[in-house]
Amino acid sequence: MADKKSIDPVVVEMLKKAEDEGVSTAFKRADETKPCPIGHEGNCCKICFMGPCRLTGKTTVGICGATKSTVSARNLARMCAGGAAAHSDHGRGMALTLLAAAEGEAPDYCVKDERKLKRVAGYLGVPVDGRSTNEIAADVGKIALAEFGRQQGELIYTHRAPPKRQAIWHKLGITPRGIDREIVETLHRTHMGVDQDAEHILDHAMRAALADGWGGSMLSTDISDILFGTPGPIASGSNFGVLREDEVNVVIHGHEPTLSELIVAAASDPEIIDYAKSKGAKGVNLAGICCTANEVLMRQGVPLLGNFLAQELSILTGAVDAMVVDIQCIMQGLVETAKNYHTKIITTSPKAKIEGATHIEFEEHKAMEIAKTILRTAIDNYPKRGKVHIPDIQDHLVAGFSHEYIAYMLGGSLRESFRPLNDAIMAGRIRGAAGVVGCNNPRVTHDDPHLYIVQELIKNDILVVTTGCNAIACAKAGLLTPEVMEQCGPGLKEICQTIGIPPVLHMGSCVDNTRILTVLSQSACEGGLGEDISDLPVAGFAPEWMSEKAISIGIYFVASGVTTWMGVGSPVGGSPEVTKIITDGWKKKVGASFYFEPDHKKAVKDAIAHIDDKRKALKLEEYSPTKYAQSTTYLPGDYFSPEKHGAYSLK
Ligand code: NFS
Repeated sequence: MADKKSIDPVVVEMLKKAEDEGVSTAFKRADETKPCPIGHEGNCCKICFMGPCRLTGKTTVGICGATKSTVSARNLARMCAGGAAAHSDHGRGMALTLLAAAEGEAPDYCVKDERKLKRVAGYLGVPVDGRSTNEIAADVGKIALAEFGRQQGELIYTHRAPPKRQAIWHKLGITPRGIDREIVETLHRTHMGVDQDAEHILDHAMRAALADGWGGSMLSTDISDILFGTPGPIASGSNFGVLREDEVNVVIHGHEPTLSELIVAAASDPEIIDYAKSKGAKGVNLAGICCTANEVLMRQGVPLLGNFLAQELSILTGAVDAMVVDIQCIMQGLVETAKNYHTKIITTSPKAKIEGATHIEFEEHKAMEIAKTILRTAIDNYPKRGKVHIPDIQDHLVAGFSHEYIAYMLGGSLRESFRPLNDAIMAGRIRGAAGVVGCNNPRVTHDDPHLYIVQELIKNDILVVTTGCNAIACAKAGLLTPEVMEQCGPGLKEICQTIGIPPVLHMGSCVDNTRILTVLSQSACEGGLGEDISDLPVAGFAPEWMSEKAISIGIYFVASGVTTWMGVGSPVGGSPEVTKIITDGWKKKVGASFYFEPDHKKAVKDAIAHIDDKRKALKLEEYSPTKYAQSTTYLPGDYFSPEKHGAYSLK
């Protein structure tokens, strides 16, 4: 049974352990709780208390007369608003931290990347000449915060999109005004008795999603880089084998890097190491789950423990002394699981408590002190460990591909450029590119759609950029290493060898999907591949999506011109009209479609055909899989070795 649930052998092993020990997991609860077939397809309306109205069988409209398409569109728009709110509130938190640091109210934070600060100051119109770093940072923080509350005009970052894209948004009237405004307006329009035209509701969903992608999330990425450094290639490891039997294991889980960055710093503080030794451990070992993992991997090389569906299972090792969580993607079930072992679940965000967890609230003016208190709590828990079972499986990885680094590696520091990438696509060495991102979902075999899609793409000479839980799935399967070039088509293989990159580039956490938007914009503006993102031979995927954030991401990619395939199933499947609006309708409006395709093999086939169609429309040379077939010989490990190049070494 357990072996059908995941293709990750660690997850399978831990699920068997859970079965043997009678511990509940999300996998088991998914078996026991079938999705409500009406809500699953978007046909349940519960926005007022005359209902909930279940539009099924002979019931085709709600008590107010709302049709299936209105209900379905409202539900999708509300999911999008929830996701945009989560990402953007995270971005707001980063802007508040930057401002506090610049004004001396958060002494444990400072501007780490001045170059990025100046670049962002340029985007936001903040003068830099003759000004101190903190003066610039304070203005950047204030203007960023004003973008959330902006009532009129346009989000400044929308001007980073290609001019043709901006014109499309203007024509449709969907250029976002303020981040909060678009989210609030989505909730207003979808309140009982307001916007009752599915197409009109969904136009606004695009506007709210764009406020996330080109607003809250993009600001979040930029400000995180300013505060903690813009990522560059870094080697590390992944999977449960990164846990240490003889050290205090602290798992950091959630999304915001604010506290986790300081936990990373505190873990190597001699005072903390001595304290760990006083309790019989050799030191403190950190590992990450979910997008916090990606944040601290990208900048600090902290290894990845696992993705979303591994969170409860990691506790079953008996080796996690504390799991420190902040916001988003954190299962309440963790606390129940932890009751069977010694693990302490520590909530830290003022926004998020879980009944039964230990709450140590994060305050940015004494951030380091709190980080140390958390580590001491974990260390105190180490002697309470019972039997430990750590599956001895781990893999190497290389991460850290920010868009700045990609531009640098393509052109060097004086000629940063996307030209070589565009040229490679134009010549057909690279057939196209795809972003594969997003969650896990126990309704599908864990990691299977993620890995199938990525492997099919690289085999077909399509360069993959990845973030979020897909990136972690790729890491665990060894796909984030140069060795994986052997699985690529010949053209892509040659490009990866020449530039010295893996064919699957880890670009960060889910808010960092905005790095992909930046790459797309720059590639479109570079010339040779049309003038707009929708001209590029690219595709997007979220094969195992489950969260509202994934919906927001999917919609902002489509509204930016990238045809996107979501896996698992369709939350609007009950309304053929809405399905038509977001596929054919959006193709006409924004040049891209939003597909929900549960068959991941079909999704990747369709996406490759889509990429070929885009190549044809650009009148590029027809892609030939054999043209570059004889061109290369490569000895794995020749130019890259994690031991030589990275701080992280496997046990
Ligand atoms: Ni993004 Fe999904 Fe969560 Fe990250 Fe993973 S579940 S939408 S990938 S951790 S946010």
